[in-house]
Amino acid sequence: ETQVVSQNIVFHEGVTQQQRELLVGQKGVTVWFTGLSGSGKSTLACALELELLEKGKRAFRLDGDNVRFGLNKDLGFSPKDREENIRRVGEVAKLVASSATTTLTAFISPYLADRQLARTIHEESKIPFIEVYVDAPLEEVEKRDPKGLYKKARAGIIKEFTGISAPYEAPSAPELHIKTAETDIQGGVKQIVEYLTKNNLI
Ligand code: PPS
Repeated sequence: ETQVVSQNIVFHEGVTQQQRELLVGQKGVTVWFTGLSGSGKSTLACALELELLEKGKRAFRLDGDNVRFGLNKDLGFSPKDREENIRRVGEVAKLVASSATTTLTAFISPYLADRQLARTIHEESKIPFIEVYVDAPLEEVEKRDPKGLYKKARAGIIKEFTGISAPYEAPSAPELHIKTAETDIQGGVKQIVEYLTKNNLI
């Protein structure tokens, strides 16, 4: 349990979420990508971000590059550190989404409980949370191995590597399930855009 140490805080809400969304002309939503390293989370999130921006929509992506090098540079890959990584990302995503922006997160987020917490953080603020399982078999991502990390993990050079020496708990009921060994990037993006459109979220 994380302790709340701040006291005497008064939460100001000048502009309501409803007003903000009405004035901006867009809903706040978080699209949460989860999957193994090399499954295509960042690739899909980047392509979706670009497509939305090109359509004149507000979209913003959070991923390892802009989070683990900055806000979360104190965290490694132990279960505790991953939990804290995902908790902070969940909080930040909620804030960004609250600005009436389609917020995309691309983190392995291997633990069910941590993803559930991120979902709860959103639900408490009434921000829709769309979990996208970016699914590719281990043999496939190991073959891709774009950063050579699986090879290092197999050799024991990298410890606690997801899929090899650390668990990945697959989502049981994600809003979307994209099999990247069977669909190309544009096909995956199309699946997400259709879902968001159908549910009146973009
Ligand atoms: S987590 O589990 O959600 O906290 O991980 P995340 O913040 O997404 O970071 C994953 C990227 O960090 C690199 N990396 C590792 N991944 C898994 N396990 C270990 N031990 C590890 N060490 C470094 C790896 O490049 C991941 O990048 P992606 O983009 O997922 O391929």
